[in-house]
Amino acid sequence: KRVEMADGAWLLRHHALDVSSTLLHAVDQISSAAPFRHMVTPGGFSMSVAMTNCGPFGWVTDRRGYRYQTTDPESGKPWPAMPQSFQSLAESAARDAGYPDFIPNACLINRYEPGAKMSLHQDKDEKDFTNPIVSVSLGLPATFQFGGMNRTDPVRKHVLSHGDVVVWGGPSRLFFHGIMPLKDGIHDAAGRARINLTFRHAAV
Ligand code: MD3
Ligand code: FE
Repeated sequence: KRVEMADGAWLLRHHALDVSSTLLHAVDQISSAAPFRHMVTPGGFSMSVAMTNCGPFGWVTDRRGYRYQTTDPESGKPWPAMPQSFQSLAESAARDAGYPDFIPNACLINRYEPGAKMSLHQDKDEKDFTNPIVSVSLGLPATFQFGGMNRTDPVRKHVLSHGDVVVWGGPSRLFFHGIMPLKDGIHDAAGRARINLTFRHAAV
């Protein structure tokens, strides 16, 4: 079942449920090579969400700004490879939402512990906004806020749960969005956390 949350944003509920344990196992492997870390924003604040990446490009932030880079700034080594399970899932979700040509080359992995949040923002660090973004939610549920093209546009709230996949394309690609502070809980497969995989086509 596909639900259009906004113009071009498709919610594929439970699309990743049957591969969720494979994905979580891969996240453990990736984070043993490139550990989760709290990156610093250009304004000097440490993010409450812990992040790592896999694939050819990784998203990073520090005092110098936001960007994609091919190496992990903590180790100087390339990011861990993108597992085939990640690539296949992202491509199948994009295809189901009408983007048969999407090939992700960047996967940002966000880890939320209780209280962690992501304030309203736009994703503008990619070069080509015709490529969609595919996001996969695992572990504890979170309340997602979805606005419009302007920061002050009204926001709608949606709960994203374990196994849910959303494909953000078309006009929604540049809409403001965020995650409310994570409520405490324990998830059978992921423990006291929410993991979000965000697949993008990046370029330097
Ligand atoms: C809507 N992550 O990493 S996923 C991000 O749950 C980010 O960790 C959130 O926002 C998270 O940038 C939200 C859903 C998401 C991702 C990208 C989007 C929604 C989006 C890009 C455009 C519009
Ligand atoms: Fe975002």
